[in-house]
Amino acid sequence: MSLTAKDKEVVKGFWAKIAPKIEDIGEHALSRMLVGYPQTKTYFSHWKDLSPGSAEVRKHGKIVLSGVGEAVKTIDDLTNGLLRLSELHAFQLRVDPANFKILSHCLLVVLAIKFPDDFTPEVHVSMDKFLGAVALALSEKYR
Ligand code: HNI
Repeated sequence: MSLTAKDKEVVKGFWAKIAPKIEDIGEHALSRMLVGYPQTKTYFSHWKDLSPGSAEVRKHGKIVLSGVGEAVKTIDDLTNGLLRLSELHAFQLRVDPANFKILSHCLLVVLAIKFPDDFTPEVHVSMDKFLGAVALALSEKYR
C-alpha cells in the first residue's frame, strides 16, 4: 500500500487546489466525525460546544487540516514528518489509532462532496492511500 511517485503527484496536485479551503473542509470533516461517530467526542469533552460548526470545531478543524497539509509537504518521509504529532497523540492525548481511520473516511467524504469535479476516482484512490499512510505514521509511536 505504499505511495507511488504517481500517487504523490496526484496528492500534491489535488492539495494545491483545495489548500485555500482547508478551514471549511476541516470544519465539515470534524463535524461529520463527531456526529457520525459519537465515541470520538470523548477526546473533546473539555470543549464548550461540540456541535457541527461551533467555534471550537471550526478552529480545531483548521488545525487538523493544517497538519494534513504539513504531511503533504513531508510525503516522502511521513514517519519523520509526523513524529512530533505521533508522540503527542500517543503519549499526551492518548487517541485510539482506530480514530485516525474514522477521520480519514470523513475527510474523503467531505472532499468528494465539496470538489465533485476534482475528486476523480484517480484522486480518490491516491488520497485514500495517502491518508492511510498518514494514519500509519501517526500510529508509529504507539508501538
Ligand atoms: Ni489531532 C490536536 C493533527 C487526528 C484528537 N491534532 C492536534 C493538533 C494537530 C492535530 C496539528 C494540534 C497539535 C498541537 O497542539 O501542537 N489530528 C491531527 C491529524 C490527524 C488527527 C493530522 C489525522 C489526520 N486527532 C485526530 C483524531 C482525534 C484527534 C482522529 C480524536 C478522535 N488532536 C486530538 C485532540 C487534540 C488534537 C484531542 C487536542 C485538541 C485540544 O483542543 O485540546
